[in-house]
Amino acid sequence: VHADIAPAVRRGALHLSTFCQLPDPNVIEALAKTKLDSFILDMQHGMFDEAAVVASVAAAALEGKPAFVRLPVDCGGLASRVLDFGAVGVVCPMVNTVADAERLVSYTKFPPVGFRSWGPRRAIPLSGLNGPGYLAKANELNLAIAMIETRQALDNLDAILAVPGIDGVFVGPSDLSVSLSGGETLDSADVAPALDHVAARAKAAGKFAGVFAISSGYATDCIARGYSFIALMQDALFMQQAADAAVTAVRGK
Ligand code: 3PY
Ligand code: MG
Repeated sequence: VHADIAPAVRRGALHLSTFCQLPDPNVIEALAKTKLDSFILDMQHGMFDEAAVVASVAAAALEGKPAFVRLPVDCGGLASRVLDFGAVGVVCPMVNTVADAERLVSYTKFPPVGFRSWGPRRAIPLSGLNGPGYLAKANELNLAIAMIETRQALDNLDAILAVPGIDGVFVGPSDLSVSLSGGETLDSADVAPALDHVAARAKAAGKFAGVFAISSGYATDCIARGYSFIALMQDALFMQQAADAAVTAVRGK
């Protein structure tokens, strides 16, 4: 189910994913029947542990949809584990330096690009390839996505984008606001120009730009700024907004 996803994302085709924080595979199975293109299982701020990732990657695959994983900070070997479990890519938070980016690549790409260790337990059947075929294609079929969400990351942006094996960057607007405002606000006015800057530098580097969008309005604004990989809202947020809209439609408030 994965073969065409990463190449399309890398080309900058519009991709509408969402963050999933609820670790029950039934949630993914239900959401996979919607128009969403994929899911980002959130091990950083969501409740996903490794067992939940294993189950939810399968639940998404049942509906023919791919799953990404957002790793905890300092992801290390977990990055290659979730790729072995069949995730199509990893979103790594707080990539602030070239060393952080190189570390992400080292765990997610096979040689000669990185040092990923062989053992793609479920990735092979999901890819539709055999072992040698997977080895030949894995670096192309999997995405290593670096989150840009601090002033330091902005300072190092071009160098991070230039690291071979980093497929794209992904802005975390809240952490970026916290960083740019010195901890003052989640909604700094400095985020908007930074969004434009990241999109422009990613384009110049021939890489795609992604972002978390708290609403569809934020998503369309970011798409106009040059973003193509969108994490549109979150699983729980979809439920809450749909429930409130339905109740308001009935009760009028
Ligand atoms: C942020 O806004 O900091 C994020 O990480 C989005 O999920
Ligand atoms: Mg963040």
